[in-house]
Amino acid sequence: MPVPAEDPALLAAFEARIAAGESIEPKDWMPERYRKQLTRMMSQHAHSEIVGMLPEGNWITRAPSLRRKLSLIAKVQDEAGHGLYIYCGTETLGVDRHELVEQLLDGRAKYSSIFNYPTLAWADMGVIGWLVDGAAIVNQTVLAKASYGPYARAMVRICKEENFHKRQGYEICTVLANGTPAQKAMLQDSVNRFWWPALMMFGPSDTNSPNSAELLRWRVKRKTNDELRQRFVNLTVPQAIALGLTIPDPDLHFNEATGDWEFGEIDWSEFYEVVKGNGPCNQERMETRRAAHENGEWVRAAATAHAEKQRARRDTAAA
Ligand code: FAQ
Repeated sequence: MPVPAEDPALLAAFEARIAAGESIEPKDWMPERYRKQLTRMMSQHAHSEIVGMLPEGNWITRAPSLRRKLSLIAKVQDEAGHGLYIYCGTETLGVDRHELVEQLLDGRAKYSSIFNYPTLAWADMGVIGWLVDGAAIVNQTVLAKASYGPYARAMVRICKEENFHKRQGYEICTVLANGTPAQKAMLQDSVNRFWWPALMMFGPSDTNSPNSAELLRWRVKRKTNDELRQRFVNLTVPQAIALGLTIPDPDLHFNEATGDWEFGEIDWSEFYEVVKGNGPCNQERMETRRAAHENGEWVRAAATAHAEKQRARRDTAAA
């Protein structure tokens, strides 16, 4: 007889394992809601890595030197790897990757708001590495301690690569910050455009985050959206000062008592508009992804045909 999904005894045992800090593995019993929340969050994360290739991919052909081109190609390729890695992790929850991709392409699934902003100048490649990968690291370092084993382990590896991305981005910023007045101005303009969207990556404020309570209780999230956002600001402001950059926030100030860099009000109406699909590049990003999916159809068909042929050969050999 099938076990009811929310059998109280199973649920209590699960909660006890979570409370003891144990790792939940794919074949372990888990409440359907835990499975659903993880599928949502992990698939959204995988989609973000894939869509996140587009803003930087836009500059591969225009990188200012061969060295810059090589490192940018490598970074974008790493992001593809992260996406595939997290799709694999999500599949351990019993969902098919094709279904997840369909959800992205037909607009049911979200991806990070940050990737709906355009990359207008070379400095954006430095600033994305520094701020966007920097924000991703702050978020993902904590997720490396998430209760779901495959997700936590994926984060360990991904964070190592994101650290490299952040350094290459910050190095680009360092060169521009010490460059000509035009280069410095280009860098400052990029920071002006990406600062607030980077803060929005951490999600809505804690009072407006419907998923946080449950995810924190199950130790998927280990810190709240606001806690991580504050940590990011505290780490990043000194780096901006070191580069001689201005953070585009007149309310930013250091609180001696708490040790925090306190920042001004985020424009939440902008955040929700972007999440709803009305950001500057939402439409373009989705059109590009849909075209890539359609153009890749023959590759998937060929791979499937090859796998089927191999299986038939194995079956014949075993008979
Ligand atoms: N954008 O209740 P919460 C990267 C949605 S990877 C769009 O607080 P939750 C690497 C949220 O889904 C960046 N939607 O949600 C890279 C929910 O909607 P739903 C991605 C957002 O899950 C660098 C609703 O709002 N990282 O950058 C956003 O507890 C460079 C209510 O929000 C991850 O995905 C947003 N910013 O907390 C790649 C990390 N924020 O689904 C290329 C894993 C919130 O209920 C180049 N994810 N929403 O309809 C997380 O840590 C969490 O899911 C949060 C959101 C913190 C993003």
